[in-house]
Amino acid sequence: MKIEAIHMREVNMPLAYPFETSFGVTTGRRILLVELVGDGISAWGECVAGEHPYFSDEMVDTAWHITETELAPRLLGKEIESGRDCAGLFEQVRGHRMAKAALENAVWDMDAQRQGLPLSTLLGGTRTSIPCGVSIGIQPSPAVLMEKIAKEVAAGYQRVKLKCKPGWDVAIFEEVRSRWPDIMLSCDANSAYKLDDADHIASWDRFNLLMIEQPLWYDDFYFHARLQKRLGTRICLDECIRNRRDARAALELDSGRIINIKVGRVGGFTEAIAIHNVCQEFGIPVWCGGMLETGIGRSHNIALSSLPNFSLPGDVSASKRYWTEDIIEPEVVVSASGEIAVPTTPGRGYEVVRERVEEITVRRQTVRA
Ligand code: OSB
Ligand code: MG
Repeated sequence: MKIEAIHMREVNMPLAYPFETSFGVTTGRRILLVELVGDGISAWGECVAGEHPYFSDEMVDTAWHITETELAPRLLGKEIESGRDCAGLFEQVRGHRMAKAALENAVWDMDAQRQGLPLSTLLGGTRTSIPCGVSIGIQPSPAVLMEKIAKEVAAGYQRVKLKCKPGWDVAIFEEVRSRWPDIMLSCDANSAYKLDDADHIASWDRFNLLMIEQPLWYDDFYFHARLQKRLGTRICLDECIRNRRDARAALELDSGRIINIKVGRVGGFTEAIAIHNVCQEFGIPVWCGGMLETGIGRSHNIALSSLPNFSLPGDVSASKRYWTEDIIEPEVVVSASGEIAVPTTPGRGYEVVRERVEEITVRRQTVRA
């Protein structure tokens, strides 16, 4: 494959519902999309960096800058065999994994189209459908949260994850468990707690949570290991796992017993697959996280989730939970049993709706060889 042009664009999309985490509220997304053109094929990637550097140190504007000035020039005009070549081409650039992932994932997308294979097959996927969960943000009141949960459970989602923080935890878990004693339930603190909260967090064991996601610092796995020793409930690591070495170190330390793989957070499909494999070797299940993606990133998450060790329901859910109108066709739908069918057509399996993308584009730039 030879990439002749990289079209960068920023799209602005209002969220159908505001999303609140311990680090802030998001009402609309600014998203960097990349379109790679080469060998008569058009392939897409989505950068999951947020509007602010609150989840990680990346954000839309840094990703835009690095893509334009550092990454795109390293990719253009080169003879590329596969998405696996990207890590080597980008090696000199430290960090900026979300920016790297957008390009690398688009290269995999291009390769899948070129070979006439579903992206899931190219990645090594074996599942024909993936189990889905939902991530529910912090709500204006407990009553509003209960309504949201009722709606998602009725829609068939297999696991409910609640965003939590000090003051939005025990009382919420009590109420949810009294109403739904048996649903698969987890929580995600996005680093809202300290090791001094260990006794408080240990008291959550009575709620029979599937996992507690990233309770402590975003860049830590040592103190997570100390916390894990105090808990019956499994810790799930998200923010702190950047690559396969982190995964191995965290599992050797017993910092957590489940890993959330976000392809953007780890720099692309190659590293995501490597982390999946390390976890498999340790007998640790993984699931695919979400970053409020459009249908482009979502379709890539579906393909990744088809790998065998993605055995827990992920945060990959229906387009309509995020957008009144998605930018792919068909939009992503979830069955009454809480599953998404993995596409069997070549490439990502969903068409980009160009007219819609044009309408919401607020900035564009083309980089050529
Ligand atoms: O920690 O998993 C997270 C959204 C934005 C940033 C971080 C996270 C999330 C989610 C939402 O939990 C997952 C989704 O539904 O896309
Ligand atoms: Mg998380």
